[in-house]
Amino acid sequence: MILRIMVGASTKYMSRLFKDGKAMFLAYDQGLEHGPKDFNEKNYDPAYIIDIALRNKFTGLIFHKGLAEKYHEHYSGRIPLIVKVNGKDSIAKGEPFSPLVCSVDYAVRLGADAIGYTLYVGSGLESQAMEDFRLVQEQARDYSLPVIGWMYPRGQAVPNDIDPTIVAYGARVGLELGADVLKVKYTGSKETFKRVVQMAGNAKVVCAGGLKTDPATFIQQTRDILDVGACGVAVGRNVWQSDRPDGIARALEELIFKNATVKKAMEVMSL
Ligand code: FBP
Repeated sequence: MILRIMVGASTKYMSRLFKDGKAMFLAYDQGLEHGPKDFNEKNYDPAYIIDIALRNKFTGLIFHKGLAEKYHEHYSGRIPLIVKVNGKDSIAKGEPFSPLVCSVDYAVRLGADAIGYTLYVGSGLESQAMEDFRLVQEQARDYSLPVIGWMYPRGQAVPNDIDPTIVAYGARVGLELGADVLKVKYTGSKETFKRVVQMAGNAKVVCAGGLKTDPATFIQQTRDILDVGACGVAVGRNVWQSDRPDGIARALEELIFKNATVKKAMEVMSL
């Protein structure tokens, strides 16, 4: 008799995060990562963000543990939860390193459907991060939970963090270390992003805009990454800093789940 041992994330959890293999995650970890500078009179409030996620077709909500805990009743059972288990603020300087701020066990108690971890590939403190990542990835497996790696090459050894070769390397590191989904930065062109997706192997790739940009550029960029094999977005500011977050969300839905053209996405955005 051949005994089959389950390795990797379970289909149960993966299918919660992906609709027909596609993902649209709303990220709201910026309060810790960037601080109040990202927020206006509306989007400082986690309840505002949760409402955006629930009104639209987001397939996951990304929180650190504090928001996951305090706002539990607002979203629990209504959208999959991705708990980021490491984090850092932007006040401290030096080589980037994001310490563990939540255990996998505690994330599970919070109802996590996936675990998020940011790894600053190439940082002077990378070896410590890789050890932490190993712990997190293996503990996530105890619960068959998917692991989403924010694969961000950064630090003194990385002069340009969107250099296509370095982004592709970051994606490969994520695949090698056992992440199921890789959040990467956009490399500036479809051609170069294709290489990133190749290097990700059969890990799934999500990407998003970073700083809020004009909607047409953001929509085009999303079309480009999808065209070369990314499975969706993990987006924050381009949605919730917008005056029309639902319009942007509708456009993303059209691109991601209906494979729409940029023109069609722009049309639904302005409905
Ligand atoms: P940076 O470290 O480059 O700021 O990126 C981190 C981050 O902004 C996260 O906070 C967030 O999870 C993700 O990227 C996507 O959010 P956004 O679309 O606002 O960049």
